[in-house]
Amino acid sequence: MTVEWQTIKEYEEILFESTREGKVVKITMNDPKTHNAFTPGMVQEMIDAFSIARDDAKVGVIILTGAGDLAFSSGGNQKVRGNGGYVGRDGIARLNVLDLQNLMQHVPKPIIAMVKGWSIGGGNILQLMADLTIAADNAKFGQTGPNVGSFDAGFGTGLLARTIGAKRAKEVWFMTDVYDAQTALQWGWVNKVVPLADIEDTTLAWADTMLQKSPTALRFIKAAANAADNGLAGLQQLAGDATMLYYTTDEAKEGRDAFKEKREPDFDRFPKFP
Ligand code: S0N
Repeated sequence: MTVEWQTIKEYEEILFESTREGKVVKITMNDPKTHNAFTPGMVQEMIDAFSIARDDAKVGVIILTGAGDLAFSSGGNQKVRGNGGYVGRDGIARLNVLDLQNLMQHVPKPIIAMVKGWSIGGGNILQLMADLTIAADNAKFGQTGPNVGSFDAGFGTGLLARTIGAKRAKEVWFMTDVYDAQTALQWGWVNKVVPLADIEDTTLAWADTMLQKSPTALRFIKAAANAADNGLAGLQQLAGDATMLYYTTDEAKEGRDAFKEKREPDFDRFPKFP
């Protein structure tokens, strides 16, 4: 089915669109001539779009994808990589894709990677950072870092090992082979493989299903899934969610009101649940 997408904001290197009355947004890496390699500018735009999606209370699900049918992303753009790393529009080298990786874990809404064609290098790590991945049957996955003089020893190695197993993660990095969609499915690297023609419908069907669920439940589940691995930062995310809910209770409001009314708080009337 053809889906109507509305532009949310114009960017130079990505598309940022919505459907389902603004409840589902899609961020598209948009440089098909490089198989959607990302520059620091493209990453900055993705950070902006993810932040808008995080802050918009209407948005329930975020889709990350690449333009065209040939690639999700081929990773960091090697043509803008200077001697000090990836060079931004301001001429300064930066690896801001790490900020994007962190943001993807902290956005308290499900992110689905919709992968067509190549999912390579740092692009494949963005696929990994998404909560769920729907892959087309033409999808191909791999890490090329050791071939081109780079590596991601953070989430790109640790989370990959957690996701597909330590031996397989080391194989992926040491051998730099390319793996097809069925292998990725078998390894737990992706959630579902569908014919290329069906990928957007399937991704939206999954988004529609999640839109029917309790957003607060999904929020806590995402935070909890990442909490232990992220140490105090993971606990902070989970605790922040708990605090957000606590603020809405009469018990918390009593503390605030007592302070404002210059009286002792009466917490005794609140139940002490088991
Ligand atoms: C994807 C590949 C396998 C596709 O091969 P195919 O189908 O034969 O197409 P090509 O003819 O090769 O490509 C078509 C055009 O696209 C250009 N292009 C492709 N990839 C890139 C790229 N990454 N950067 C710039 N241009 C790219 C080609 O050059 C070609 O254009 P023309 O015809 O004009 O030359 C194949 O293309 C391939 O292997 N690509 C390179 C993949 C790669 O090595 N990516 C970079 C890997 N590293 C990262 O992503 C690092 C970034 C990172 O995320 C990171 C994060 C945290 C910590 C560290 C790092 C880090 O590693 O530094």
